[in-house]
Amino acid sequence: MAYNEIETADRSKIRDVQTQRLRQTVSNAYENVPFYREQMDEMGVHPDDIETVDDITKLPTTTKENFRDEYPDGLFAVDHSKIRRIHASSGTTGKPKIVAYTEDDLDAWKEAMARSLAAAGVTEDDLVQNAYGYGLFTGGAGLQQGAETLGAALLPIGGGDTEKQVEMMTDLGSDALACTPSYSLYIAEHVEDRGMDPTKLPISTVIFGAEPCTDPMRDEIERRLDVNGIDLYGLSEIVGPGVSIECHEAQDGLHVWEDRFYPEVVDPATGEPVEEGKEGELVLTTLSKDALPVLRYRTGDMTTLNYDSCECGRTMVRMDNVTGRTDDLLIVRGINLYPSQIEDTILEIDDVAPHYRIDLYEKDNLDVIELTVEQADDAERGRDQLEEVVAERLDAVLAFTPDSLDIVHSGSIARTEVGKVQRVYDHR
Ligand code: DLL
Repeated sequence: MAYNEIETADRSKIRDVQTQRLRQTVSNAYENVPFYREQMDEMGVHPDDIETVDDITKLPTTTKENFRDEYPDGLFAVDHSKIRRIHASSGTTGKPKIVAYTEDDLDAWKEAMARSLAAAGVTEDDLVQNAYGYGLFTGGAGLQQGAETLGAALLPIGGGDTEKQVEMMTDLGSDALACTPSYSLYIAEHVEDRGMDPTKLPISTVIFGAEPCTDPMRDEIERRLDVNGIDLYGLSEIVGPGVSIECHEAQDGLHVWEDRFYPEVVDPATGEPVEEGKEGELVLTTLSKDALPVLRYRTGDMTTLNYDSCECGRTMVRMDNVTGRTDDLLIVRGINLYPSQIEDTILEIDDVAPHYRIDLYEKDNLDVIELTVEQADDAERGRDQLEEVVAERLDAVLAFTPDSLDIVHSGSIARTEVGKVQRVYDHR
């Protein structure tokens, strides 16, 4: 059941809302954010030139560098007295991207997250165990507000302290677990290590996000915990979690709440829109944010958009699950490869655990890629035999041979209990 009637509205109605909100957003950006005024003046575009949502391609794009250059508050469109909350997204380098919300912005986010949880199948009768981190990261707060707005009960346990997670989940009978995909697997592993069966845990849904999750990784989560896995997507620059989510009815792509966040897909090299249904970089424009209106944000996330109707009845466009980022692309001896393709390939092999790492070095001006893969706990093949199978499969599926391939014992690769998992280590 949809939470808000707009989710199942006619496409023409959605378009009208988008047009009206885009025009407001562009005026706000032009009038109140010098960065956008300068960009638009330079391009010779005025807010009046935006007559319908199709005119969006006339607008300038925004990049993560723009956020960094305008640190801390250069992109804010409102006076500080109107701001109710600030979050930040920590990159690996440089200053964090600071994001701000007015009271209305927080209400819109709560509504988008309530919709998302309803789409995940959460109801007022459920207890949601929120194991996303709290603090500057948007995961903890986003899930909390959404669950409360929907009327579900929320356990604000945050990330880490896995023993306590399992104990409380068991004692309180949590229905849904919200956390990163890697952490849900960590919980399964932790329970197995104690000689217990993770499929017996009370949760029936895991709402995972904040990290990429390939299909075999998702199968592993669903199988080991005996749950329905629901993919939740979002990013701080646009709002936090709640930009899009899979519906539990179809689990076939993530519905973008496009009355609030307008999606486009562009060729990452040229920035030009790609044909409908083709893969490219997701570009998002906020349609209902006052404190920080963002025009055409180059997310770096690779996806496709699908406007076909969904069996759940929602009419909002679906995006493919994001498994690659433009800046993750590895170029190894002329082959372009995303780490997720490696994950996809190796996790299909029996005896491989869902844990691996990729180390990148530079030697004599050439990129060197070292792959370390963990053997499953109950592996039947020995490490040497497994190494052969992994090497063969990578070559057959991806035409890829790592410079070194190491198969390590179960449990050898460091796990991430709090925050996002890191699998690629670039030493170049
Ligand atoms: O990760 C917001 C979030 C919190 C989403 C909780 C879902 C659940 P950031 O820290 O700003 O915000 O990171 C955003 O994480 O551009 C993607 O590259 C990646 N990402 C987020 N969700 C997914 C997902 C939060 N479902 C960046 N699948 C994004 C793949 C995801 N990647």
